[in-house]
Amino acid sequence: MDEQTETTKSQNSPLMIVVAVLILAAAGFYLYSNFGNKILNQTSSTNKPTTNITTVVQTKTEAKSETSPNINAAKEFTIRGGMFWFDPKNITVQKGDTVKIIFTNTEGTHDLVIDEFNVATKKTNAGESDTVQFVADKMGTFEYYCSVGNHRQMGMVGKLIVK
Ligand SMILES: [Cu+2]
Repeated sequence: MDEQTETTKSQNSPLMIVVAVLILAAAGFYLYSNFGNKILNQTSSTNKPTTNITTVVQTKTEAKSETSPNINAAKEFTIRGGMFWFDPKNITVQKGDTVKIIFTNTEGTHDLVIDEFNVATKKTNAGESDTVQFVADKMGTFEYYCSVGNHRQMGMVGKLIVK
């Protein structure tokens, strides 16, 4: 009995090894072929989204370049002058504003002066204009007036209000 069992064992062993190797080889081939398919699927499916992303990025850059408004543009006023008045009589700006005044003379000889901002147009004749520009860097109410003759006393004045 003992001898018989030992011989059966030793006879079976090489066969078992061959079977095991075949199973491993089959399993290995199966896994390998599956893995290969997965890689192929991944590479073929990544092509389309890449082009879409590029298009989105391009649209965003184009939109960005259009948004550049001039925030520091001067606040512009046209003030007309005559015997003995300014029109408008008041102008209002914010502190820090760059103020541009176009003084237009309709009759006689006049100018427009604001002492506190060292602003003065040249003395103009009827039909002429002169432009001054300054930064309203302090708050308050400041008088603009005509410095010709006694025009200021005659009422040729106005108010610049800086808030
Ligand atoms: Cu005047």
